[in-house]
Amino acid sequence: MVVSDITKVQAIEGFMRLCADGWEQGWHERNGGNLTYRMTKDDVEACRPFFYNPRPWVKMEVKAENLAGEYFITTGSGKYFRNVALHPHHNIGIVEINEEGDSWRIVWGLINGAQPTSEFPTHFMNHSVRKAATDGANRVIYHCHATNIIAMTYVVPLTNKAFTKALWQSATECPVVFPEGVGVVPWMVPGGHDIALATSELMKTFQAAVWAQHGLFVSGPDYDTAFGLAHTIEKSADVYCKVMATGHPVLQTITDDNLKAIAKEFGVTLNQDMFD
Ligand code: 2HA
Ligand code: ZN
Repeated sequence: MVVSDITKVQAIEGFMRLCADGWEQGWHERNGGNLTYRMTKDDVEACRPFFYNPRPWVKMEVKAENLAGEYFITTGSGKYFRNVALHPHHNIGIVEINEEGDSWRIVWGLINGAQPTSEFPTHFMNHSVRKAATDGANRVIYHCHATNIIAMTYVVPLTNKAFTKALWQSATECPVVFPEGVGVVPWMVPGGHDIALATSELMKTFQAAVWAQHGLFVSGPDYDTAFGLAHTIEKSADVYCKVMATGHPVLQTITDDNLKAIAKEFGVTLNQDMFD
């Protein structure tokens, strides 16, 4: 479809809508959070009429051969989700990856010297892992500062099992939405190589990782699924925190047998590592 405005291209429109939705949830104070989307060939062709003369290549510390030649829509470093809808050209952009899979260059947006998100290397490595793990289906990586999941990282042991169990037991839909559970990354410096590597190790198994005292990192095949996953996890974390805040002892919860009954009914396989 030919459009007169790049923000009417479905991939860009959906990207901007996710940014607005995340902002409305209260997960993106100041420049918090970041979003990337690996474009389809059709997305690229729909956006190509709006491309500039490409900017110079910028080499990354990370490399992924399975992302060579791909195009990504990305939020900008230091940019605010709150401003994306108002000034998309300033706050988001499209980058092309080179044939070696180790450099990017801006082909649209991010005007006035803006750069892709500071977490781009982390997103990039995780796109590589999720693309491989899902046979190419995964396209979205989304990081947000979801309040209740951050709060949980102060009181729940920082293990995949403890977090998964706490979340599965705090909302009945959870085991259906993320039957493999969630991974947990201990506190780490954001934006660097170490957090990129630690997260991408977990994302071989999980669609979502919790970053201790920082936020949530999720993946998905499309915007709805990725945002829906973050929303489901954060909703469950909200319930968990509210239950804890009552100060009352927990009288009943979703038992292991209940979880297994859900899995059977919905035809999902729960990650057995999460059971004793
Ligand atoms: O983009 O959220 O983790 C700012 C951040 C870094
Ligand atoms: Zn962050």
